[in-house]
Amino acid sequence: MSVKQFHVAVVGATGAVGQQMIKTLEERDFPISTLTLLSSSRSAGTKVSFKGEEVTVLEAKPESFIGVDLALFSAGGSISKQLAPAAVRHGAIVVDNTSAFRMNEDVPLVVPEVNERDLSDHKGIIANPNCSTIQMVAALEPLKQAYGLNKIIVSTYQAVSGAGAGAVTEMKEQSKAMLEGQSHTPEYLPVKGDKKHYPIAFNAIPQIDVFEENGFTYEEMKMINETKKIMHDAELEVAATCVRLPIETGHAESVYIEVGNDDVSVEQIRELLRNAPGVTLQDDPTNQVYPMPLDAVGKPDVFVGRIRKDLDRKNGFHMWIVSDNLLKGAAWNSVQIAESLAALNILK
Ligand code: NAP
Ligand code: 3JN
Repeated sequence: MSVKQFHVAVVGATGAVGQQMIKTLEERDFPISTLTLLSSSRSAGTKVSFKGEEVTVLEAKPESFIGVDLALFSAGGSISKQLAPAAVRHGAIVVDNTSAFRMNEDVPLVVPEVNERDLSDHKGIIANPNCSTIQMVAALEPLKQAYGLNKIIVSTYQAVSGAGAGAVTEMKEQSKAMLEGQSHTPEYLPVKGDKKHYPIAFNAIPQIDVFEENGFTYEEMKMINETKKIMHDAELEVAATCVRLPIETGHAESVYIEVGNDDVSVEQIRELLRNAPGVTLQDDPTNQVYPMPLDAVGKPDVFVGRIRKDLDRKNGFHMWIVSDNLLKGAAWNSVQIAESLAALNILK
């Protein structure tokens, strides 16, 4: 029996996430009959190699989606709001990497290891969660299933590639300039378009995305709200502090949790995570084995280590979770959603 092939569009194809999506589609050998690559008019005409062929990037327009079966969006929320409805009208299923639709009730927000079953309720758009949320829920869902989960307090150590290709260039140029004693004016970080900018080289910036009225940043609120939605638990207590570090790729998270059982051991948690889908346990303090961003780059898994029982609370645990933010945090999670849609015969 021949495998069904799909017409796939990638919107934001020239960006940090879009480039990884194209690479992941190629590496996974996703069944593609036609690949349409879309960007703004700035990059239209650029050639991108896919499976040995050159594909020309086109300017994204509503009519670009005629005949498209699956559209992977990562060009920012405003572009998704503008073009995703047109893609759906033309019959495509949209997997959207932005926050534009994540909290909409009729939009499934999916990490396949956690809530693949939510895909069947889609109305044309499926949202890919924020990268920091994805790696955290993938690691914590097996613990929630086994013991219940009452509380999460997370502090992130986020890589610069999460802020886009321009931010990575800024970090590299800035680092070189600072080492050579030259001046360099930051323009991207912490947030392109915000009032002030700070150097990321040799620094730590406790602001990712803009501030909300409650004192949390939008990145922190995304982690809080998305975690509750994906885990189907509005009562789950979640607090987040998101920090940018001068790392190119690979987000790390220090996570404190309280499970719903006082008699759980570290070894039981390790055993659960050893067998959890999409998770690799790297937890051997005696031999200094723990996850680090440099080791996670280019790998699809979520890596967990430094698991310790809290010294005061019997149901409290600390751990360290690392993943490639452009892969499991964005491109791989989106392609994984596409693979699930095809396997479940939702994408036809
Ligand atoms: P990036 O490196 O700056 O790339 C932006 C991409 O969007 C480029 O391909 C750009 O095309 C395209 N674009 C910009 N304006 C456009 C327009 N008017 N029409 C069509 N395409 C347009 O950014 P990135 O890091 O890839 O992130 C892109 C978006 O993905 C973010 O804004 C965010 O919403 C989402 N994202 C999600 C996660 C996650 O946590 N899941 C992580 C990172 C990013 P040009 O080359 O023509 O400018
Ligand atoms: O900064 C990071 O490490 C992740 C950034 C994600 C991001 C960047 C710009 C806009 C998002 C996102 O996916 O949450 C958005 C967005 O809100 O769409």
